[in-house]
Amino acid sequence: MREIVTAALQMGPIQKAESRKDVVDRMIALLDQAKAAGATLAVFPELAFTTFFPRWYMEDPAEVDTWFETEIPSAETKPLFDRAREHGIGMYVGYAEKTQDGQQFNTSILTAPTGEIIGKYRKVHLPGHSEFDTERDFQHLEKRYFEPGDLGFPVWHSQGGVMGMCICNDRRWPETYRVMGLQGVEMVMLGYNTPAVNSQMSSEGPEDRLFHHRLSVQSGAYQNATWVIAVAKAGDEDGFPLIGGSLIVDPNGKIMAESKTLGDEILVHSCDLDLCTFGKETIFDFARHRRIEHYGLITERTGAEVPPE
Ligand code: CDT
Repeated sequence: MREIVTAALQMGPIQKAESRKDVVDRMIALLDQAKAAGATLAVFPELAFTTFFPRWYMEDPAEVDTWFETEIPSAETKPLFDRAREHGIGMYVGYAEKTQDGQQFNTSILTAPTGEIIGKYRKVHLPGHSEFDTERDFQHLEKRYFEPGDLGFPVWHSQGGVMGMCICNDRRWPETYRVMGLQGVEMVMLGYNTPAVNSQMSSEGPEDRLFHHRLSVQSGAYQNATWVIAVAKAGDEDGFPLIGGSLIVDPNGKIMAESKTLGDEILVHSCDLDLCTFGKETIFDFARHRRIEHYGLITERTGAEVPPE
């Protein structure tokens, strides 16, 4: 058995006016619970330090800057990293990254239990739009504030396993998991902020949203024989509801733990990475069964084109 005691640290809503310090204090309280439960890996949500700010249309670059981290850890976030190192817990944390040359990404990092930052991922599949959209019930401006990630989908060796990262909307795309699956991934970590209602179809509410979320995560896990740890920022942020439904899913696609609230909540499961082996050596033994001669369109073509009749 190769077990990683893993804590999915769901966060309840973060209001626009909430300070980084208050949020970091909440995250530290969750980390303390993870330590008490014996975890050595903690997974936080996407954009964990702030409200889901891409719902707000902003034109003033100085205002936009307030939501971004120019260094990680910063003076305000360092207490979280210190506590993780003291506890011997590795972390996945999502945040808005502004680079020294001014590029902006929706980013996550992976730390080792020793505290060292060992991996960085920048969200590839950015949903939403870049200009104010009067047709929507609310805005989703990720394409305004972020560039598509430029690091691909690497994997990292940590805690005896092959670890991968993605962020929110990435989980809906099979390519995300497969690129990591082709590198032997055994645990995919992802954080999300998913509105509980479709801004372009109000009849699509929380039940449908949770259904699509589970469907995406469970199929990604099963089809690549990997653990997936999916962690929400949940609840009502300034009147805009986000789904909960944080999940720990095993390499058969089965849900091992699921959150019950829309608040700060911890899920813990001892994830045996050896459970990935059977699927990887049988039905999803890619080397034996994949037929790449038929997959060319996946990288040659972006949008769907119906052939002429
Ligand atoms: N944060 C994020 O990626 N949210 C998207 C919303 C899609 S609707 C614009 C998600 O996939 O959950």
